Amino acid sequence: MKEKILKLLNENGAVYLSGEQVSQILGISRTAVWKHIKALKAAGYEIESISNKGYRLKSASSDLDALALKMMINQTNVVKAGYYFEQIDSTNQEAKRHALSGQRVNQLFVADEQTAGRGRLGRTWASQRKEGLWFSLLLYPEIQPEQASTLTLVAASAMSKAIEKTTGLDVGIKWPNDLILGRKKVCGILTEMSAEINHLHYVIVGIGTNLGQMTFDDALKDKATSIRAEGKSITAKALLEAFLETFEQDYNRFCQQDISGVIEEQKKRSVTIGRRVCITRGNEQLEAEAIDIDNEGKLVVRFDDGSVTALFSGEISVRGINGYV
Ligand code: BT5
Repeated sequence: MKEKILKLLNENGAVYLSGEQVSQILGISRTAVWKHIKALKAAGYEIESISNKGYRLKSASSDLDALALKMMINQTNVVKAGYYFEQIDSTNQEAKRHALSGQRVNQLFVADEQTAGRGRLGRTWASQRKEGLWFSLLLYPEIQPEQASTLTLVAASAMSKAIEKTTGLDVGIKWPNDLILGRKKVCGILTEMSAEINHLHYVIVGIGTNLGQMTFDDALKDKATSIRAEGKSITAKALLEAFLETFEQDYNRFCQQDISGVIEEQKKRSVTIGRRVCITRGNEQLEAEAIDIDNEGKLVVRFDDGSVTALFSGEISVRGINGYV
């Protein structure tokens, strides 16, 4: 009921709603309305109450919590349910646990802290409490399994735009899944799927963005950064809101087989094109020059013998030769 009241106040913006109106619209007593409003105020929501006028939402709490998540989900069509955790092993793992049970609807999993945050290929992802925005999307797009890795590019494009919009920072993309500020990684994306040869069950897109860290462990300090370390500040809630807005547009286009905008964004922001890269394929290591990103989102590289090939994001790992980028 608290969420319904919040939604109602939110929808009415600057207009005051009387206790009587709220009670009639939601079919609860005026005392119940008053009690819920009191609880919402205690939770940090700034609700103005003026006698003879009623209630109005002044500003929402800046915390990302279950209530805030519900409000966000009400405002987007891309996900239908959201789950918030103070602490979890990994939001990708939690999404996986939900994937095969319950309804086939897109869902969102967010945590303040991950105790076993994961990167690609068994690597770990540092996800300290309230230092970043750690979340996963569980998606059921009607696509072929081989198209699923393109969702990494869709997410990278949407998060770049969201960071830029909310902080003004210039975000680069290190193909295919790292977002870069300066020359360091601020965000990583882990896309996983479950599929049969011709049939996709689900895709999970996990995104970790560093927000508040001013220092990193020795292993990370040369290659990781956060939005605060770059001189800006943004709450997890505001960034997630901005991300959902941009992702919804990009995801809808992706589902209609249109990834032209996403590819354009990747090219525009690429810190990989024009550089020498080291390609790791299993135990094999090869050097080449990255020359383009093609219309399917593949990285086009030219080997020293002049041969040109396009690499699929799923099959390689790219490291710049000079430094991290
Ligand atoms: C990634 O892997 O970049 C994917 C990271 C995905 C994290 C999200 S958070 C929500 C969801 N739940 C999860 O459990 N995961 C996803 P990869 O490209 O393999 O990069 C991993 C490497 O980045 C590590 O080996 C470290 O070198 C470095 N790293 C670890 N934590 C980092 C951090 N917080 N910031 C920057 N770099 C980090």
